[in-house]
Parts: sequence; structure tokens; C-alpha cells
Amino acid sequence: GYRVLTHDDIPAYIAGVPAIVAQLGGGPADWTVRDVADGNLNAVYLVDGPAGGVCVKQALPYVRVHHDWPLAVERALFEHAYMVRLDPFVGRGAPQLYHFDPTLFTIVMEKLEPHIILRKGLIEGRHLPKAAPDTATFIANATFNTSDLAAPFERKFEDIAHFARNQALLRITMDLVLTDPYREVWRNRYVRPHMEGWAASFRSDIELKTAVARHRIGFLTNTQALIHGDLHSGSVMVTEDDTRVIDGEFASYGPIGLDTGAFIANLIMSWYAHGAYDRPEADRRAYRDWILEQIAIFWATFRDRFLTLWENATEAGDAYPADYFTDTAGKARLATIRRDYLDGIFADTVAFAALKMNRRIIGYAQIADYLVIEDLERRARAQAPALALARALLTRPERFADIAAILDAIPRFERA
Ligand code: SR1
Ligand code: MG
Repeated sequence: GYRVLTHDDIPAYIAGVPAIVAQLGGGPADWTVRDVADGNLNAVYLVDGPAGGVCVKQALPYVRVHHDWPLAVERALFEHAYMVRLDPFVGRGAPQLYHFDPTLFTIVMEKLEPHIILRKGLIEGRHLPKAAPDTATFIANATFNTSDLAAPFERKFEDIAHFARNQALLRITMDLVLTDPYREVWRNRYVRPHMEGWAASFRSDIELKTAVARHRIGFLTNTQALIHGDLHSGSVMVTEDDTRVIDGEFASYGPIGLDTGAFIANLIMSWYAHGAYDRPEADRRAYRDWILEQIAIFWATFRDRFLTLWENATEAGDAYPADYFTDTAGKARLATIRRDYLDGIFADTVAFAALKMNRRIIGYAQIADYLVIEDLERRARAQAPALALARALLTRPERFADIAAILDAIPRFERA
């Protein structure tokens, strides 16, 4: 049966998995184990042996950072299924999967070293040139290939049925991301008293809540592609020349814009947080310019890659069969259809970026980018423009029709 593995249990556990023993070399006495858990939910260990290393991740029966909060260990099934389903499409965009244990709900995978969590790199002001384009490529590869543009509906419907059972984690997204910032609930952890006014105004803002409700419906009904579901800067591990997307336990069929929006939201919040970091002004300005550039690169790369996959697809899905638009007029129409499809993803990206910012500032799971700002007054001053921008993105989407409009608005909302 299931049991929580402790640090000291890991060598004996690994000793029972021959393929991993061979990979590490030696035996339990030769292995070192490091507890490197960093996210909110799971236990994570890195194990090194004479011949190599692995990463062991176990789903705990509760939220790691909040033991009184029970959470289904079955989430590991969906993280595993996400890795398996995407393996043919994403190449080295994710860690390699070595072993899955459906009893202890552990995943043994490639140890990523010297990678760091992208969020840490952003906080430290590191230039990581591959992070944005590689993450964009990962999302395009993952979502195009699991959408109706590439997959036959029978395959897609099987997948939808499977991932629809990831309900415990979908409920977390429904509650923590799409509901809590707009109501009073014990979990909300915004900066008090400085952000109380913002939290109260969100609760009574009918225009905002109407827009949020529209995107709640989008989240619940738009099974556009297999999405990661939690693709923030803590779900990406990087070096200067390598990028891996990790932690697919929130995977489901949903709107692609939830993934692209989550990534952009975390870059935008990093930009605002940098305004409060104690760094020389010239360094700060240069780094903030770099972040804006990464947002532009991220969207351009995602769009180009998605379109390239579509234009070169040899096996079309059921949405636009290959023999459907063959003559000149048809091909021209298809170009318009593709542009409209990408515009739809962009509109969702904008909305979900806003929703993700609101949840990180008013909701339960606060982010290190802001938590490292110890002075609460300064932290709140770096958060308020993100909320003001998010509100505009949700209630005035027509003003944000392209990425240039977002890039222009980010500094403007800080000055406002
Ligand atoms: C209970 S904490 C939940 C949050 O942590 C994860 O990273 C997700 O963002 C989730 O909403
Ligand atoms: Mg996670």
C-alpha cells in the first residue's frame, strides 16, 4: 500500500527498482539523497550514485506546505500520463521519464543539474536566453499535436475522458485561481493591510467578476488541447542553454491560453517585482527591458511554431482535414482560419495571464518574486500595478489585441 517515503527511506526504495539501481551504479550505501522539494505540493529527492543520478518525486496525501489540507495522491497518475502522451512531441523539452510507481505514486525521472528553477533565475536577475523561446516551443509542440488540428477525435476524446478524472487538481485551479481572489476565504494571503483595498474592490467589482465568469466557462468547456495547467516560472527548469518543463500534475484538456497566459503572467509579475528589488538602477532597468523582450520572444516563438506545425502537418486532425482546402481560394481561406485561431489563443492568453496575476497576489499561493520583498509597503506597491493591469486586460480586452499593446501597458500601469 501507499506510504509517505522519508529522506531515509529513499535508498531502500530505489534498491527495489533494478533499472534505477543500474543507472545509479553501486548500492544503497554508495548513494546520497538530497531533499530538494520546492513547490507547494510534492516531495522531491535527488539521488546520486557512482554512475549517475535520478530525481524521485512522490505525491503526498496532503499539500506539502499545508499538511492539514488533504490532496489526492492520484495526481501523480496524471503527471505521468502527461509525460507519456507528450514524449513523442516535446523531445528534450521535458525531463526523461524512467519509472512510475502506481502504488507509492512516485515518478523517477532525469535529474536536471545544473538547472535551476526559472523563477529563481528571474529573481536573481539572470539572463536566460533560452527559457522563453524553449517554453513557447514546448507549449506549441504539446498543444498543436494534441488538438483537433493534429489528432483524430477518437484519440482526443479518449484523452479528454482520462484527464477529466484529474478532478482534485482541476478543483484547485477552479477554486484558487478562478474563484478565491474574488471572494473572502481563509486561504487568501494578500499583504495586509496594504492590499485590503484591492481585495475588497475585487469582491464588489461586477464588471470584473462578469469577465472572470466568462473565462471560468472557457476553462470548463474549451477542451482545445492537452495543457500543462500550471505553467508558471516555477514549472520550468533552465540553464543558459537548456530548458525543461516539469510538474505536469495539473494536466487536462483545456484552453491553450491557460499555459501561454500563465507563463506571460509570471514574467509580468517579475517585471513589477524588480521595481522593488534593491539593485542599482541601471541594472534594474536593463533587466526589466530584458524581461519585456522575453515576453515578445515568447509569444512570437509560440505563434510561429504553432503555425509552422499546422502548415507542415502531414496528418491533419478532424477540424480541418488535409483534403478540405486544396484549391487556391481554399488555401487563402485556410490562412485566414489559421490567423483567427491564433488570435483566439492570444485573447485567451491575455485573459488567463490576468487571472493568474490576480491569484498570485490576492489568493493562497503567493510567489517568491514578491515574497523576497520584505518591506510590505514596497511589496504592495509592486503588486498594485499588476492588479490594475490585470483588471484592464479582463474588462477591456479590445485594447490588448496584440503583444505590443501588452508590452506598452506594463510600464504604463506602474506609472499610473
Ligand atoms: C495548494 S497550493 C496550489 C498551488 O500550487 C501549485 O503550484 C498550483 O499553482 C496551485 O494552484
Ligand atoms: Mg507545480
